Amino acid sequence: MDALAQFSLAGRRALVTGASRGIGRACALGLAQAGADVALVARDEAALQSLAAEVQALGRKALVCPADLAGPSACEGVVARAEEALGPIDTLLYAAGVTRRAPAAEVTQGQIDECLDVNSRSAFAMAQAIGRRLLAAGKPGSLIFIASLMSRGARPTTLPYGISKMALTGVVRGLAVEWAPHGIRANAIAPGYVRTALAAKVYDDPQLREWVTSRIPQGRWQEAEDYAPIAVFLASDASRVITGQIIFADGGWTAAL
Ligand code: GCO
Repeated sequence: MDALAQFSLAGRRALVTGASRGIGRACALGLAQAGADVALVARDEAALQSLAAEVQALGRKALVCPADLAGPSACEGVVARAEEALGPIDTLLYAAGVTRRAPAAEVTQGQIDECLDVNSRSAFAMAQAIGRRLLAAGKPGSLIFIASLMSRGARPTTLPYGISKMALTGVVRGLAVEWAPHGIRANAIAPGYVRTALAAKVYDDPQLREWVTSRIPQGRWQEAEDYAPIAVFLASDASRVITGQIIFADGGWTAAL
């Protein structure tokens, strides 16, 4: 098969969390543009309905699946509903994420748990629910998670978020090594600073925004849409020998001294 054809997601069925906005929304649309049917998961049903209309206009199926992933126990039901509506799920794009900011001396266990629950525990639970079904069916799959620069470094006041995004790398590598023999891959995309709601407090602070921009060799913040083609690549056969990787897509931030 020629190289370009290997990027096709025709016949794939993806479940995307955090699909109502930002990176999750952009990646869900990108996966559909590449041929996948998509189950759209987030708390904001109206935003999901709007995205579903865009997906359906592409000729792809879209399931609107409102859910709050603050509790990992919700994941099994979400996957069951997606499979009932679309058929077996073979691709996960886990972009749901929350942050809690406070000086380390004031961070609470509750803030750490809130970040771990959504960003790490539910990420694992969703992957486990999909992976169990793939293993039982003997089918391959691609599990993609949105990590962060804070999967490998810290900025003051972001400790709860950093713990959760570093924990996520353990999810990726653990799943990758256990499920590689079964054709199920796990990888993460680690964005830099993206102009989304999650980083708005930083972008809206002129001093912080300038500090961030000065650390990006490409000289610009990333946009959510920058991550859609990377998600398509990791979901597709084009990346078949890539698993267990944290791919920093950060405008060169982590390459610089
Ligand atoms: C912050 C930001 C970061 C970004 C992103 C960086 O408070 O510094 O919110 O956490 O959101 O994760 O990759």
